[in-house]
Amino acid sequence: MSKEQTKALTPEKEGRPELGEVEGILLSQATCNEWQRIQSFQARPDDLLICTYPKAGTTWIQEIVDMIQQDGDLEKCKRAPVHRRHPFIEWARPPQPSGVEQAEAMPPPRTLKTHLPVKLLPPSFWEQQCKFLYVARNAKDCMVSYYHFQRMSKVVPDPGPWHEYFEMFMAGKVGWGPWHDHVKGWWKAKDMHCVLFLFYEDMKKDPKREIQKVARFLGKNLDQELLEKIVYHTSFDIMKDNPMANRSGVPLSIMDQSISPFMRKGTVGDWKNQFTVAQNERFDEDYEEKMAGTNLTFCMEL
Ligand code: PPS
Repeated sequence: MSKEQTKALTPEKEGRPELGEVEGILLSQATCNEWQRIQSFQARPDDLLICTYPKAGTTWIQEIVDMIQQDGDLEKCKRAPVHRRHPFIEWARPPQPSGVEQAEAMPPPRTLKTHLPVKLLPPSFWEQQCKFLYVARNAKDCMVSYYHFQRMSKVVPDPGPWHEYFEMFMAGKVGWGPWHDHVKGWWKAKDMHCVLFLFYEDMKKDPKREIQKVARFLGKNLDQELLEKIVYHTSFDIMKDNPMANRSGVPLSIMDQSISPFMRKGTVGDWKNQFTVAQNERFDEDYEEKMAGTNLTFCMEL
């Protein structure tokens, strides 16, 4: 079976869309249908690609990057909701313009977004030696955040009950595939490519330091006043109330935030409120096996 002829792997439930598969990675069926175009996407050397596993802090880093690029000009940052400012390259939802089409229509220098694992990234990003900004978040908090997101987002599969979702996540049978391979792949890529690898937990612990790191990576040096302004406006509480960041403009047919808000808790260690003791033990055992041989470590609580 060719890559673009992927079959739907999840049954349609309550009108929720199905997932397809590319090289063993589950992706939305619409993304699979567009796969050839996504793979042949032409990156430019001045592209910046924001890369994350879903729910790892994408929106947060997007707002930080935009505030740095706009020199802290809040009006400019309000030009569009954050998820519309940076084309999401593998996004497809016909008849709307796809992520590739949005990126192609954008004047350079472009800032783009992806959740793709290293092995599925369009090759031109490597060929053009682009800059990559990767944010990683610990697996347990990612899982919990993803579960609540799938409960409220109507354009992804229904997660089912928590205990079932827990098994699916551990098996990597969720959109964009296994968390473990994603973080390990990008961690390795940083040794060969221009990747700034950040951790959500470090951003929570010391946002000033991490934002300054991002600014330097983008070739800017922020003075104290501007740095503090960016820290303030990208804090969870401020972003939660910012209609350009909190997805409040997304129609109910796509996200029902009365089930769970997009800006839900924004903390480190919320998994402790969701995992049972037995699940935690099982998770740790499986994690140790899957993460053996890497020096990549995560902070699970602050
Ligand atoms: S998506 O749909 O993949 O783009 O989601 P993503 O933006 O990666 O992740 C959403 C989670 O990030 C939290 N978030 C933040 N945390 C701390 N500070 C700020 N400013 C911030 N903005 C978003 C958001 O609340 C989701 O995490 P949970 O744990 O569900 O609250």
